[in-house]
Amino acid sequence: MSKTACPLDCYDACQIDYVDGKIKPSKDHRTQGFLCSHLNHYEKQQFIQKPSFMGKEITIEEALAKLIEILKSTDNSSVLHYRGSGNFALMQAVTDHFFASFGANLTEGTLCDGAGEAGIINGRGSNKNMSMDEIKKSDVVIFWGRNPHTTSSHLLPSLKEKTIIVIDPIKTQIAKSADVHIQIKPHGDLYLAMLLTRFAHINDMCDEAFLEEFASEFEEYYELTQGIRIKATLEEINVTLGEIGTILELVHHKKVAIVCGVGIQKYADGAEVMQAIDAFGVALGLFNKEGCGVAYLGASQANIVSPFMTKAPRVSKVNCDFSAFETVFVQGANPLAQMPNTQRVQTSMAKVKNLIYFGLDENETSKVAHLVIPAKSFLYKNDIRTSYSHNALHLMPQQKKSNIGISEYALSAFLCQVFGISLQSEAAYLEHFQSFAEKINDTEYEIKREAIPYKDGFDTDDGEFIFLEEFEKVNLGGEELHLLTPKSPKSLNSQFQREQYLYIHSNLGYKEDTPLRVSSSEGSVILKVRYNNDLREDCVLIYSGTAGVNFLSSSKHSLEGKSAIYQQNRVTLKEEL
Ligand SMILES: Nc1nc2c(c(=O)[nH]1)N[C@H]1C(S)=C(S)[C@@H](COP(=O)(O)OP(=O)(O)OC[C@H]3O[C@@H](n4cnc5c(=O)[nH]c(N)nc54)[C@H](O)[C@@H]3O)O[C@H]1N2
Ligand SMILES: Nc1nc2c(c(=O)[nH]1)N[C@H]1C(S)=C(S)[C@@H](COP(=O)(O)OP(=O)(O)OC[C@H]3O[C@@H](n4cnc5c(=O)[nH]c(N)nc54)[C@H](O)[C@@H]3O)O[C@H]1N2
Ligand code: SF4
Ligand SMILES: [Mo]
Repeated sequence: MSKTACPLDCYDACQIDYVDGKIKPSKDHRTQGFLCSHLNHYEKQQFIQKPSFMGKEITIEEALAKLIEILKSTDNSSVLHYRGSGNFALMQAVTDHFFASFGANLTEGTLCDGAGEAGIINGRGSNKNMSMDEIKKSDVVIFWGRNPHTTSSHLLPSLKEKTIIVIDPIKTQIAKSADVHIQIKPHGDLYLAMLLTRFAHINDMCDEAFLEEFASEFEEYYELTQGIRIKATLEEINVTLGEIGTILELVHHKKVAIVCGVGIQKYADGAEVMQAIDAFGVALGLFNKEGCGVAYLGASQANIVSPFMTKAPRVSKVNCDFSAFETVFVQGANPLAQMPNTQRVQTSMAKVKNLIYFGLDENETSKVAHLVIPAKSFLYKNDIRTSYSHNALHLMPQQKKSNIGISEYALSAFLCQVFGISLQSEAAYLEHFQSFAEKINDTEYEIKREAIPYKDGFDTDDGEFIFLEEFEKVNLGGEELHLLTPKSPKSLNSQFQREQYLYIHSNLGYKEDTPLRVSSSEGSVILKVRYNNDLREDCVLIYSGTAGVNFLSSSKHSLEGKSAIYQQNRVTLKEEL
């Protein structure tokens, strides 16, 4: 038996026992003897077997020769390296080292969590996460825009004895068994967070000693919350005063974890939403006690220094203009499905002279690429990984051999050698990453991070939390429907089994399987209807990974954090005759 880990972009970062050629769940305290369906069926996946150029199969040697020819014929500054998060392990970034040293462009910003992270940094001065292990010690868990049955299933076993509060426009599986579910109007969270804070203060439920020491500007923030009209706002976000009272009673004097997901921040003002939720956590004094805190999608590389050359000119991952580059090297990403505003991406990608796709799956991007280079899946290469929800570092040694594809390290070593760029051995890089962790038993390593971050104050100049001083007023009214585009249990974004329907409440009056044109200010897509009465009637659900969903989303950045804002645009439905 040998230990490795799931490579996917997922909070849980499970450890795997590779036994007799089979993927088995590790029994460690985090993986707890189970994996999700992606890994249970991983080896049945149909990955790309052969490289191709202009649609014609070639050998890996020919593909590498072609790649060199392309890079030699392009001005270095006209090369873009666009790397996604298809494999989350740390050695994936070795290609950044080559491209940055070569003088190519890299990306900045994120399709994922950047707005929320910006809000956290605005308030706390840094983004240090409450780990999954601390959440397990809480009495009360508030899932705020996070869907644990789909995206963090390894938290579920520890929730049995806890009080659960869910704030989500969808009646998710956790919402169905929760003590309280607030089926909030999408994008109503900033108001809810501010009103919870205001009523905590009115009812003397704040942690005054904590506020005095670490958040002395609280009174000014309280005044800001007083600017919100209570009755009209609660009606607008579909929350009652009774629900606010119930939440406050449930959390009073308890160990509380507010577990946020990316659902709250897929909007232009996502940073403000997160900062307002953090402020509620501050009001309750959640930041210096065991089993208390606000968890989010943490910085998975916190306390790790990259060994790679990363200094390079950068363009936005959200809305870069591919057509400005002669050669685009896409790695571990499917921008034609997952980037916002697909129409814009299609137009700008079509003008790229040399589009190279380096990945595992056949998808929208591989189909239009000129040169396709298959990667090796995680079982066939060495790597190492961290998580954005806990502090483990998992070694991922190669488990088997195959002639299909090439690893990121082998590809980079080849390119570095041809272009005279220095590169250390693979083992040296893996050792470098490992040096940031300590061995806690025979098979587990932990990165050196504080168990309870912000115990002695925040990372701001004076150690105090910084509250919002103003906020964007959002318009939640109008006839147009809210687009919800969260994660599906069947796919991991555009990998694995992708969803193909749009989901609405049956009261909307359309028949199942009717093709509907969903339109936004950006574009439209036709999808067949399925009912889901766990939805509000003012919402349309199209999961991430559904082909065409991003014809609807905006390529604008969040106001802070250079993040995509997939749920900013509202949509309309029309029967397609
Ligand atoms: N099975 C599976 N697992 C995954 C992924 C996957 O694609 N499939 N993707 C991985 C990745 S890349 C990421 S970033 C994580 C993200 O995982 P999560 O953080 O859980 O994010 P989402 O699934 O996008 O959204 C979570 C919840 O937010 C709710 N939501 C949407 N809008 C709002 C709102 O305005 N307010 C509130 N309060 N809630 C809202 C949605 O209904 C949904 O239930 O999951 C990872 N894990
Ligand atoms: N509408 C909508 N759009 C979204 C989201 C949403 O919630 N709704 N979520 C956004 C978020 S949070 C994220 S993180 C992004 C994710 O978007 P992407 O980063 O584009 O992720 P995937 O769609 O999973 O595509 C991953 C690619 O990585 C390849 N791959 C897998 N393993 C390896 C490997 O070991 N090596 C190499 N070279 N390639 C590999 C796969 O073949 C696949 O092509 O999508 C964003 N887009
Ligand atoms: S739950 Fe997440 S980390 Fe665990 S096997 Fe599934 S995708 Fe991988
Ligand atoms: Mo993500």
